[in-house]
Amino acid sequence: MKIGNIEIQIKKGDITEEKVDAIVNAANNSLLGGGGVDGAIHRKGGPRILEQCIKHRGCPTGEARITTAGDLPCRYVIHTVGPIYGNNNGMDEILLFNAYFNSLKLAQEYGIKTISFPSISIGAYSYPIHDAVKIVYNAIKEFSKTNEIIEEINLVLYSDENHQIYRDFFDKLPQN
Ligand code: AR6
Repeated sequence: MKIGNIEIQIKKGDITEEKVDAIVNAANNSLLGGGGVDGAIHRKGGPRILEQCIKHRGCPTGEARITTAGDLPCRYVIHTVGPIYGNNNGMDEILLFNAYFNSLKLAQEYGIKTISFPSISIGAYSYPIHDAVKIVYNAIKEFSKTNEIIEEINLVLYSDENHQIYRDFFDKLPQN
C-alpha cells in the first residue's frame, strides 16, 4: 500500500536482517544498548555501533541519532527513543509520534530511500499496540506531505500476533 508517495510494507521478521538503507533501533536515553531490538542490533552489528553511540552522549525521548550499521546488512542505524508508556504526563502520544517523525527526518537528511522500523515502545516500554499503530500511521502520513526522498518504509513485526494487528489496521485504511 501507499501513504502519499511512500510505499509501505508490513512484514514479519527480524529487523537485523533487513537489507535496506537504514533500520531504526528502539533504544533508551543512554544509547548504550539494552534488550529487545536494541540488544539484537548491537549483538549482530558489532562494536562500531556502540563506539558511535557513545559519541552521541545519549538521546532525549522522541529524538533520533544516526550511526554506522557495523556488520549488519543495512548502511545505517537510526537510534530513536520511544516513551515509557504512562511516564510522561500525558505526552506519550506526542513522544511516540516524534520518535517516528524525527527518525524519518534524519533519514531524509542522509538521503536514505529505504528504511525499516520495529514497533517502537510496544515491548519493554509497554505502549498498547492498538494505540501505537495509529500513531505510526499518523507520523508517516504527516511526513509524506513534504517527503521527496524516502521511497519505501518497512514496518517489521517480530511476532505473528503483532504482525496481524498491524495488517488488520492498515488493511482497513481507505486506499488513496
Ligand atoms: N526484530 C524486530 N522486532 C523485534 C526484534 C527484532 N530482532 N526483537 C524484538 N522485537 P523492545 P521498546 C520487537 O522492548 O518497547 C530495550 O532494552 C519486540 O517483540 O525492543 O521500545 C532498550 O534498550 C517488541 O514488539 O523496545 C530500551 O531500554 C518491539 O520489538 C527498551 O528496550 C519493541 O520492543 C525499549 O523498549
